[in-house]
This record gives sequence, structure tokens and C-alpha cells, in this order.
Amino acid sequence: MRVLAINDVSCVGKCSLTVAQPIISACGVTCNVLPTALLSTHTGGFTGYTFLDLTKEIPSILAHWKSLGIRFDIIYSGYLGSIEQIDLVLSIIRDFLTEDGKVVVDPVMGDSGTLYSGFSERFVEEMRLLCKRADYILPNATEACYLSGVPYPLNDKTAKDALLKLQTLCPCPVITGVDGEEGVSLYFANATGVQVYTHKNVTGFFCGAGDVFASAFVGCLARGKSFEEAITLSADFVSASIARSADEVKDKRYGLNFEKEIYPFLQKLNG
Ligand code: PXL
Repeated sequence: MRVLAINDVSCVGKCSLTVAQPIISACGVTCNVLPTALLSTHTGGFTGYTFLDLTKEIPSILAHWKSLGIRFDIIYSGYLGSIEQIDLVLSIIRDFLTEDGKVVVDPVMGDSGTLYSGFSERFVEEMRLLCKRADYILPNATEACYLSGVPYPLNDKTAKDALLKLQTLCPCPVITGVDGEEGVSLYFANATGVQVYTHKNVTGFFCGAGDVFASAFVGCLARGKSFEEAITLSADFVSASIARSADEVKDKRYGLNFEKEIYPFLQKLNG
């Protein structure tokens, strides 16, 4: 089982590839990487960060992989820095996905109701095209609103509306991080309709939490777990990491302390 994680390398502020690589590997599957950009930190809350766009390097990397005949069973994309990179991911899916391989798209574009710096409505449009090619999409509440046209913030009713709209893009959407009175919920659909999975009393916004969820979800799928099992195992892992980090991490920009929660997560994955 070979996974390709397409995401940036933010050197500090645990997110994207520095989260995907350890978590997916810990699940017991090969995690190859395609870095889209190199940043000194992520862009969420830090100022003065460096940003090296790696788009120009990607065609030669792909040409080498082609010469090796490499194929991937799961292609997982996260933070993409430009519309050109979205198009590159579409071509990577065409050229490198195995016949019955799966595509997981985390349409990283924004949080707390707004787009991250450097993202535009045109980017959202293009991201819709990538979502159409995906088997699973994992937007947070903000991204779900941008993709579906449902206004932010979501409540229980509008989250269900947004989920149904997203199902016209992709068969298995999961909306994460919907705040409500009971706690933080995620929304997905199974054969019996829309399901809501809530964690009570999970407080605090952490950069990279979505990446921890998405990476664990990919790891679980790679290990043969069902859609629903992958969601609940990954959501439990993130909420345990958030609970630990609420005390341990003073500056939330530095990301989740997920490392010590990997072992209990793996016990459930392997159990
Ligand atoms: O975790 C999402 C993310 C990934 N990569 C970069 C980011 C962010 C969120 O801010 O800035 C570079």
C-alpha cells in the first residue's frame, strides 16, 4: 500500500507534510511525499514567514517517477499554493493512481469564515473541479461554505444542507469542525442518511488540526478501514490531541501535540 501525500512543508507550526508523514507512516503504510512549497512557518497567525513555491520542480520529479513506473494506491492532497498546482494534482491523479486507487482531497483554503491569505474565488472554483475527481473530500466548515455556497457559520440544519450540496461534487464528503452547543461536530452521510459525530467540550482553535484528522483518515483507509470507521477513529485521535494540547500548548499557532496520542490511536486501529 503506497500513499502519496501532496502538501507543503511548513518547517515550524505542525501541519501539512510534517503531520502527514509521521501519522500515515505510523499507520503502517508507505507515505511518499510531493512538497508543494517550503515555508518557514505556516501562514495561520505568523507574520514574516518565507514561502518558496516548488511548482517549477514538480514536472522533473514526476518525469523521474514515470521512469521508475511508480503508482500510488491513495493520492491525498492538502495545501496547494496556486491554481496551477490544482491542475498538477489532477494530472498526477491521471498518471499515477492505480486502477482501483482512491483520491482524498482536503480542500485547504480557509478557516473561521475567511480564506487564507493568497486564496481567491477563482481558486475556490478550481478546487471544486479537484473535488469532483475525489472519492473523499474533507472540508472544514469554512471550506464547506465556500464550496457549497451555504453561508457561514454553519448550524445543524445548514451543515446538513451543505453536506447534501457537496455530495453533488463527490460521493463521500466529510465536513469537520462545525461548532454547536453540544461541542464540535463533523458531518458525513452513510446508507441511512446524514450522520453527526460530536465531541463534547473540545475547545480552542489549533492550526493543523484538520491535517491531523485528514492524515489519520488516509492512514485508516490505507489499512482497509471503512469510511465510517476511518472517520470515528480519526476524530477521536484529533479530539484527544486537542484535549492534551489545551493544557500543554500555550501558543496555539505551534500546532497540536498529537505525538503521544499516536499510540492509543494505533491500538484502536490495530485492535
Ligand atoms: O493546516 C493548514 C495549512 C497548511 N499549510 C499552510 C498553511 C495552513 C493553514 O494556515 O498556512 C502553509
